Amino acid sequence: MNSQIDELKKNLEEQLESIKAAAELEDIRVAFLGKNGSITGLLKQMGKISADEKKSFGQAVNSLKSYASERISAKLAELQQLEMEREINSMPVFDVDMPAHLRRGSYHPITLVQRKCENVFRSMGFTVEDYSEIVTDYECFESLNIPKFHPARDMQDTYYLENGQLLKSQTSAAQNAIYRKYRDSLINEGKPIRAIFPGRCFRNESTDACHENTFFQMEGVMVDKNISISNLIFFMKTMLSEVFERDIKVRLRPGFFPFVEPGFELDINCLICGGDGCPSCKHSGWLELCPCGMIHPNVLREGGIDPDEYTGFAFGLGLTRLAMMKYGIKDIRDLNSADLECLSQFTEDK
Ligand code: FA5
Repeated sequence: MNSQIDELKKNLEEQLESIKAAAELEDIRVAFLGKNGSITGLLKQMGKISADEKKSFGQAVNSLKSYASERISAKLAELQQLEMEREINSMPVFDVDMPAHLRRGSYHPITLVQRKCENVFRSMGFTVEDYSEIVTDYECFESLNIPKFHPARDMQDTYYLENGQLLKSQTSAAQNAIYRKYRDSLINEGKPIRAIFPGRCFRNESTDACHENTFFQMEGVMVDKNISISNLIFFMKTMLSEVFERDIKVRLRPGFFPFVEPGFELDINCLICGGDGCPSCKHSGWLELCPCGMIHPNVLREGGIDPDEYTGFAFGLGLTRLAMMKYGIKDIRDLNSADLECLSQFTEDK
């Protein structure tokens, strides 16, 4: 009996030694431990063994059974480990310390001019305000002396939400909130209101080289006693000379906006064509950049400020057009194009 057991052990070891893949182990398990396997076959011999030997025979076969299943499990673990190592070794090698060939990110040209303008106005005591892109009809029009059905609304069709709110067509939509936010310190502490509020604007209009349906403006207001057009012109000139860092030709002409009186259009000599006329300036040589004017008494009153005591100016700078002029971008649509080849060349630290 012992020789049979030793023989089976030797046979098992030889078979385990010869296999290369875990999948082949199942055949060995069936051959030794299956219903018709050789170890199971030994147990079937119990009937032929004398009563004295039965006990020790049974014990010997059971320990062979345990031995075989432990050896098969150990071989399975060994083969699985080898297979995993083979798989890992066949993978491409990554050097995690190797510098990636990634291009550095860059600021969008509009962000660059916006920051430049913010710094200029901050240095002159203006606060920089943030305002929602979704506003009410009151904020965008009625508080600005543009009642319902006023023809000035035709110039600024925008996108309306089902609840009656709208995507703001002009940063002027924040004016009323700014007056209300600062009027107490103006009236009680004598602190002039000086604020700029850059933001994205939306208009439902067709696009061309100098018009987009989504663009940026930067509104600015100053309110105090005795503010005049001279103050307005000073701030506009300072802002433009700081942003362009060179002399540029501007012209001021009358312009109508219901929320200013008098109102002006401040145009800049087109820097793309030098004033000869091109698609970027609609072939006029000039580009409308920054309408402005003295805040209408109705608008001040609506903001809780007495127009008999205080006056102020407001302007609405076309930030997107400013970026076009500053960086010589011929078509405004490039700025919304997400074309990194085009947009990343304006990074200041390049
Ligand atoms: C306004 O939006 C007034 N809220 C500006 C204002 C503020 C006037 C305060 C007086 C006092 P206007 O519609 O002209 O005005 O737009 C102002 C500037 O935004 C334009 O000069 C232009 O530079 C820019 N702009 C207007 N529409 C577009 C457009 N579709 N695409 C790109 N820029 C635009």
